[in-house]
Amino acid sequence: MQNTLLPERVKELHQLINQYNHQYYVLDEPTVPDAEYDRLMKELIQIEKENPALKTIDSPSQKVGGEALKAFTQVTHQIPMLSLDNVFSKEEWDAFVKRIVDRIHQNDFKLCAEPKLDGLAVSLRYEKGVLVQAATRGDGSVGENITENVRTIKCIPLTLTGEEYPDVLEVRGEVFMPKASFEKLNENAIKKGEKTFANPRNAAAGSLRQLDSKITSKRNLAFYAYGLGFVGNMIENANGEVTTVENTEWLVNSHHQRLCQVKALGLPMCPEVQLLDGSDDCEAFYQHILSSRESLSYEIDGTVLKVDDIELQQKLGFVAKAPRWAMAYKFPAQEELTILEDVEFQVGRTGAITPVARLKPVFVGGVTVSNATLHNQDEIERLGIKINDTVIIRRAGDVIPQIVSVVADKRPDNATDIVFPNSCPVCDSAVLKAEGEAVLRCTGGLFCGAQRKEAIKHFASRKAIDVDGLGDKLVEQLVDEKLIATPADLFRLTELSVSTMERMGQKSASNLINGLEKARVTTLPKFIYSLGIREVGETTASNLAQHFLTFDAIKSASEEELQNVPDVGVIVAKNIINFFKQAHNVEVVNDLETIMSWPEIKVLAADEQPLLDQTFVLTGTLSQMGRNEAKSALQSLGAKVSGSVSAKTHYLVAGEKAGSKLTKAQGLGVEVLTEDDLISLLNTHGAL
Ligand code: JCF
Repeated sequence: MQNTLLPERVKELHQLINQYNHQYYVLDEPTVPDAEYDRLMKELIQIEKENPALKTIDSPSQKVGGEALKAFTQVTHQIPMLSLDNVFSKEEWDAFVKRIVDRIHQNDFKLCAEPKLDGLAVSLRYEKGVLVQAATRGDGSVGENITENVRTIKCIPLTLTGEEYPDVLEVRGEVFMPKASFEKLNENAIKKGEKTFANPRNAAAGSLRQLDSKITSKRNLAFYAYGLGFVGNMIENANGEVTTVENTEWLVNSHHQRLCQVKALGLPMCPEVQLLDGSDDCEAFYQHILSSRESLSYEIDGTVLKVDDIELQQKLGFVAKAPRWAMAYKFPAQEELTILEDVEFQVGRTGAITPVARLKPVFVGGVTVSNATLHNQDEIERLGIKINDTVIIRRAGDVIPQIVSVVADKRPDNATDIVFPNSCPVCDSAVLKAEGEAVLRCTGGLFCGAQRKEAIKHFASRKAIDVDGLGDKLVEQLVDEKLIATPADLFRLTELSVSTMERMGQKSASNLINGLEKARVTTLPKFIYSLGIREVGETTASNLAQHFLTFDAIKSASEEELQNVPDVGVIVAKNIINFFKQAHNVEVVNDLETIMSWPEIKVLAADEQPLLDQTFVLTGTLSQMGRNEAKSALQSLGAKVSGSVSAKTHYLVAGEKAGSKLTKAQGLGVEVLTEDDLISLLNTHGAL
């Protein structure tokens, strides 16, 4: 390319890359393949390297980071950055609204509502449409200059789009790390033996505080605008000095409308932002956001509600550093401090010995928590945790409580090390840690009472052979009272023998025996799954059944033959071979084969398969049949069942709460079937 044309080309590249960035990171609608984007970016970086004069501060190449800094400089905010007051209950919220009504003497005012992101507030300054400065909130008056780092945030435009912007535009918003990026970052840190971040907020803060912006650029931060700082025009006087005056034309009288204007200039705005008609709608908004919390891709800790009318905002003014016209209405805390009182060791179905933390009971995430898993020895070492330590415990949504970290400076004198047992705490057999594995296992197999109980619980569970009337507690009781020792023993129980147990009425005994009678007839996939072979879940069990068709064929398959089954690799193949090598397993399995039965799997010749080579994707919740059942039935008719929607997908079966796959299928014009459509299709071909 001729040198005279280079500036033109650079301009063109800026335009294209900015446009693709916006489509990808702000609109979530990529229009070109990643390879094309990478090619353009590479071309731009190459040109800038050879022609440094063409490299500008608003070049999209800045998105990959630049030279490392020695320290951050300070920035004085032209307009102070405010903080927010908090309320935690409907009563406190109502009191806040009442204070507003008392001051402005009106009770019909609109509110702009949004989720409260758990990130860091930053202020972005655009001059003549170019991002020239980014700063943290700091103490509200003076923050740190983090321009280099903020330039690397993919969804923050380096230049504004459109023409309708003031000379100076300060946009305030929250920088945060999406949940998925946070999890990936921590996974990688664990792999490398590095320290992990306790939560996405800390990860975002740590990433923004990097002196080396190349590191920040790899951290996948995001940004949503929530307000404005200074907005004005530049005026040059006769001496060439530039001053700024507020741009009253651009500054409309609605907070929500201002955010929409900012969005129109290419900045991301949280899609959950809503303009509410009045304060009566706030509680519903709060409840709506609380119930969407788990499904949002970013961490939030409440809602923010702001009086929308700017004149009313000005009437209300501030107290200290927080406005009287805005409030954070926060969710109950998901993290609390408590004390690790003891650690006990539980033995699971596969013999894995899991340390379980016994905690001083603490109210967190809406429930009282007194236990948490510590996973394994590696996790204990990573946390550096001792008994009697003060720990941060976290419970998000319906997720299992986790110990996040130890509060090191609260360690008492009586803190003691957590010692792993040398033998199984249940059966006293030797314990073993397999090479490359983090877990300690009891070698007792089905001789170990704990493993026996877990194996029987698994055997009888809903997704396995599904015995009505047989819950976990009852299995434990049956084993403890020596009425059963193996899954096969279940079928030898009688109403009489069962009713001898404590707290077992005639009715429950009869229910159990009926449930067992029904469970004798199952399907081959369920039977394979019920055996509890390590790493053979429902899908693998179903694949094994489809591939080998009979149980005998699976039992006698070689490691190589097993590996021909989809999803079965070296490890799973070895687990299956090992399972059938153990004498006690063979004994139980033979026993079960004489007691139980399952219908033969029908095989159709290729030319008889009505759905041969048709690709299906299943998504959402199927209410009438299990997903694996649907999958097996489709496969038996020759169909392929894939996990993701593409142009090659023939049908998408959308159950309840179908999400992004449904949207994608509709976009690609893939035919969408309901669960009822699927059932009638399967019935038509006799696959049900
Ligand atoms: O999402 C947030 N964390 C958030 C923080 C949202 C807002 O609308 C805010 C804020 C901090 C201060 N507004 C102000 C005035």
